[in-house]
Amino acid sequence: TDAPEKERERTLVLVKPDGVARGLVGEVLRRVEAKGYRLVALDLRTPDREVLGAHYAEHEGKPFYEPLLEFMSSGPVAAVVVEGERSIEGFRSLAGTTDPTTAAPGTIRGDLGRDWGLKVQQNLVHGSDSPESAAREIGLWFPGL
Ligand code: RTP
Ligand code: MG
Repeated sequence: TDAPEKERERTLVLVKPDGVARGLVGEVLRRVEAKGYRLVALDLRTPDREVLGAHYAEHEGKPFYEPLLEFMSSGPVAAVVVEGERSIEGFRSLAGTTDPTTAAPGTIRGDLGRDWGLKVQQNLVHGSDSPESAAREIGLWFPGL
């Protein structure tokens, strides 16, 4: 497109298996689109451990790492490439903080998530946390994009 460079910042958004199972893909995408971001790619798939191991490499060795990979491979995930000015920070702000019990109301995790007493936070969504992470994650989930 002919959008200015800064409006083309891209981030990888995942609606995690809990979000897909609860039928919240539409609600997450509605919030992303209502914010004014554009959807560039969209795919529903159950990720394998290879993709997840690379995606979560920074967490290897942490106590929640194995439960996290098990959770993330437990069912389909909606993988979405989202584009817009400051979309990386912007989606993290829409998502809210990691712990869904204390995430601020108005956010995806704050409005829709809660603790389920499981070994890992099932917090509905993922969003890339930096331009470097976004480039790496988009390449991993959508090679060739
Ligand atoms: P994300 O990367 O998924 O956007 O989430 P985040 O930055 O808010 O959280 P991060 O610290 O990067 O952790 C990645 C994901 O691991 C799960 N987690 N569970 N103690 C726990 O139960 C725990 N800690 C982390 C969450 O699913 C978190 O989103
Ligand atoms: Mg993170």
